[in-house]
Amino acid sequence: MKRCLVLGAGVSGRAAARLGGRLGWRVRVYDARPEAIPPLNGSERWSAVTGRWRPEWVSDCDLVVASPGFPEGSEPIRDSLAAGRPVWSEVELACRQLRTEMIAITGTNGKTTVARLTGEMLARSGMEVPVVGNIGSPISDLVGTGASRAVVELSSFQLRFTETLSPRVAVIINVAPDHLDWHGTMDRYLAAKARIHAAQNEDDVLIFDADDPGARRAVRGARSRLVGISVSNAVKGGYLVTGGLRIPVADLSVRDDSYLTDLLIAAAAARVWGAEDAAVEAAIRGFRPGPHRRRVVGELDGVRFVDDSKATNPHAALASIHSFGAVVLIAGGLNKGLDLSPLTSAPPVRAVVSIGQASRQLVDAGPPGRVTPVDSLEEAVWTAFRLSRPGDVVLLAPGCASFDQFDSYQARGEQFTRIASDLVRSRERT
Ligand code: UMA
Repeated sequence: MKRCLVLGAGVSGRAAARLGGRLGWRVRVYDARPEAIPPLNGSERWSAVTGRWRPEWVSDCDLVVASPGFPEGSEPIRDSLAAGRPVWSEVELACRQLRTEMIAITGTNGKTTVARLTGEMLARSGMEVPVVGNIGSPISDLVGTGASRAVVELSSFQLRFTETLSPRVAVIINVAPDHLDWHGTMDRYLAAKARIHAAQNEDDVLIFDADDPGARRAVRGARSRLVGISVSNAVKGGYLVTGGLRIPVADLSVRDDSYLTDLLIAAAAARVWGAEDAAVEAAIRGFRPGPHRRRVVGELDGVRFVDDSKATNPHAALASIHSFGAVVLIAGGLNKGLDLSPLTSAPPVRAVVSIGQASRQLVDAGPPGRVTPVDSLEEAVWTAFRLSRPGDVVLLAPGCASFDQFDSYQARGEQFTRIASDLVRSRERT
């Protein structure tokens, strides 16, 4: 009987443990936090260990399945590799059990948008296909469902420990510095992203943004058929041209280049499985980016408040900044080892209000007087409004993770929305 150690008892760790149990393995789950271990339901067969990490847990197993939250330099992973145990992500574990044809999507930014759009284009063409992975539903849960096709969103953490993953269509939207606290170096981050095509063959397809230098680097050496997408070639005379379609850009709710690129890439991916033009157009016209992605959450005295809490790295924050005319930016949080200085000097940025652990770094990075540090998100919203002029956008695009002050980027975005709404209401009353 195989003895499997699963690192992490979160969404993916529990899915891996369930699958291991179904395969008849002896599964032990490690999580540093005892409170993370849930009560097991009748069909789950695994045991748990918690607290300080102990290397002997590795000597006692044949295989390690690592959750994305464990950095590649963390003690449990280092010990597992040093002991010569195979280390797989939950995605690798699932791929070894699945015969499902996949469109697999990665990128520093836009993964969830492209995955949702691709799924929508296929669904509107009569192909209901599950959309799984980093988006929130573990891919392991597909095992046993008989799904012949799936759209899979993959993070660099999940890709780092894959070996046999071989999608029919791989997508690398863009690659810019992110998660360097997890991977250690940009080269290792890029190498993890490139795993998405490592086991593809000549008949497979690899779609990427040809205008993005990181994506161009990540596709080097691929054996599969390359399809480069360039938004500058696809927008002609105010129309977005893709396949047989010409859609007026003015008809779209979001119009900046990074979003248009996401649309084009999703269309190219869905067409490999035969998505029809009418379905692609309907999906594009009907699509609304998810919550905490450039949402206007209030307006006061000609100043719009925009929640882009999902902009958790500088690349995403800059794309957001450049989609507006003049911005008072709220940035900061937990820096993931990245250079935050471009956020303080981007031309649309009139002023920056900084929050969280990265606050001091932002102050030091900015020109004198550009960055105002504050102690809370509430103070940040009020300060940003005070610094704004009619026509400006007060933009929450932190360029950082939220975990120093919040449970998640969602919690941060919800709090921003509440504070902005309260501010608008309080002023409307006076
Ligand atoms: N843990 C430890 N020690 C460590 C690290 C973690 O014990 O050193 C434990 C924690 O106590 C916790 C568990 O591991 O109980 C958490 O595991 P996890 O952080 O790997 O999270 P999961 O709940 O398994 O969710 C993961 C993805 N999380 C991350 O990548 C951080 C989810 O992506 C994904 O939806 C899910 O698997 C299903 O595939 C989230 C995410 O933030 C949404 N992704 C990043 C992003 O999109 O930017 C990559």
